Amino acid sequence: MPEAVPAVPGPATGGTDHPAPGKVVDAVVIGAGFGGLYAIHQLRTHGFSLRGFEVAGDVGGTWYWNRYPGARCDIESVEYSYSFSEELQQEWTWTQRYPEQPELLAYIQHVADRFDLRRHFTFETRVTSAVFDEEIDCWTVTTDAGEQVRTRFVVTAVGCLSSSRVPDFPGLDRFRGRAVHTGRWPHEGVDFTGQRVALIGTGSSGIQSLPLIAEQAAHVTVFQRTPNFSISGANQPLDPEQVRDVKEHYAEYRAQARRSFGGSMIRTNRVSVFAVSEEERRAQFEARWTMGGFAFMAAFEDLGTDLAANALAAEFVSEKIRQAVADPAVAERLVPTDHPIGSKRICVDTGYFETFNRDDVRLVDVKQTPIEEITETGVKVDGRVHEVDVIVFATGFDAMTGSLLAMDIRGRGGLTLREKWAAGPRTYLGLGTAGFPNLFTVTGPGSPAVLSNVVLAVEQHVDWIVDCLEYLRDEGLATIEAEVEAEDAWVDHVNDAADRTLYKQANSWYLGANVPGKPRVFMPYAGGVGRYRKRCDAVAADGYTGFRLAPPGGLTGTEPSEADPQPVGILAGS
Ligand code: N01
Repeated sequence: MPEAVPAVPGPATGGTDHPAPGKVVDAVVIGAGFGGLYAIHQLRTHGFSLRGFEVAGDVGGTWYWNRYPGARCDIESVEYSYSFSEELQQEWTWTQRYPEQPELLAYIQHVADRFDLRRHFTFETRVTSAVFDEEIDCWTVTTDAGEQVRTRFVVTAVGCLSSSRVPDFPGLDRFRGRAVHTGRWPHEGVDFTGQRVALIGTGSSGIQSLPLIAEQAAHVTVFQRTPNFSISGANQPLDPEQVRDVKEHYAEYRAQARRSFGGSMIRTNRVSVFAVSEEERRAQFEARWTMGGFAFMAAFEDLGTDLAANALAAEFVSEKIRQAVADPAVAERLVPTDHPIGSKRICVDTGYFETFNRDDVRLVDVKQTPIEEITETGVKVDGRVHEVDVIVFATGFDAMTGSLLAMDIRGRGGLTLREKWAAGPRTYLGLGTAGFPNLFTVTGPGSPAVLSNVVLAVEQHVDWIVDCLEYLRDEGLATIEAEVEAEDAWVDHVNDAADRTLYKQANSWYLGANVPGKPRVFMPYAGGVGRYRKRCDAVAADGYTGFRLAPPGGLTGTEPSEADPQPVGILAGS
């Protein structure tokens, strides 16, 4: 019989802290990005025994992998950071308005060191499956190293944009040059000096990387399928005075962000675009444009919900594109026409459009004439091979569900998550899914995470999950599972919220539209993080309405036998 696991973790002495083989742990956390690190910290603080697994060589998640030139966050650094520790937010000083990947990675590494989180993780290890045994209310998690860990709870923190995707272009394997994906950038970097480069994809990653690649390369050919709206980030070094102000008022600012729609301190101008004169409208757009980044879409309250209002904003940005690009024909090809502004995640750039004024940068439209194949020497479009030495795939991710479904997750009755989500993900609050007891998804589909400041979102999810585990422990309960009716109602609510916006009018990764064959379902919750938080809090305060809670053996009606892995930390108390 496996030994019971003490719920209180060992002393913080460095090294690893993995419970002995055969023990049942309270929780397995998958992923060592912002979500997984905070989950480990909170679970440990509250006395739960745990293991963490991470496929990368170290902590960082998104910011471990996305090392391409120009990689930078589109949320301001003072906001895109943890709020759980007052000491941490006081002692860390950001240098730029929008943090670059190296600074973000250094921050995450600092957090891991400061709170001694690495020792709970096994790195370079992929979780391949998680199988629930409903007789004993226990998950078995298996890794690609062949290790099996039994656990009461599984907390997935695998990221929404972590499953990078190269389209299935014919001839991919034939290319004799170098091919890299922005989301799996080589750690040693790529030297583009003297190289002819193909950049495929003009989403955030392509838009951020182009200006820097162009500075170094001999020539860049940009293959664009859909032009995107991009707003200048107006990035700049942070003013020490501003940093002092933020640090002084952090509690207030964070509280404001938690109540907001997008999880940030950006204030929406609560006025309809039609309620002001043309002159005022222009002045407001201009002011927001100068502020840079996402603030633009908050210039008026109806830009994200009213197509006619949105068209005015789109026209303003289109004019900016025309002003930035010297060749009118090229400019016209860069102006988005097939989706409302903001219905795809708006890009935040530094000199993207101006880069097309360089003689050594060329735009190739692959909407009407798609990429036919990759040849040994380049990219073939419309019968012509564009010869290159390097191909940069900025082609995005199998977003939100890709990394979850890459694991073989099996719940009650052997039902796989892949089967359950075959027609699109179904969750209750984005936190749990019926048929999969004790499985939590941090930033899961059905949550607003990707439409918001994701660090704030992960803190809220993890806090909710850890409170829930404490509740179960205190009440002597073994399982929590979303009820089908609550899940159905939540999925309907997620759809209703999206229908009140313009989000569904674009072929975006929010809808899975970028992955051939993926069900077209709007996956994030577009009701805002403030409203979502209230709902999650109300559910918890009400004894977890919409979830079914059960004592050990409660759903099967069987009492745990001597041979079952009872008691474990979660039930034994700590
Ligand atoms: O990926 P994307 P991304 N032939 O899916 C094109 C976050 N992020 O990595 O639009 C030709 O947006 C595709 O074309 P189309 C942010 O949330 C943030 O750039 O599908 N082209 C598109 O142009 C962002 O939204 C930052 O027609 C093909 C591009 O590849 C999310 O990550 C930085 C193609 C993919 O764009 C994803 O951004 C980076 C094909 N067969 C990322 N298939 C920050 O600023 C795809 N494309 C924080």
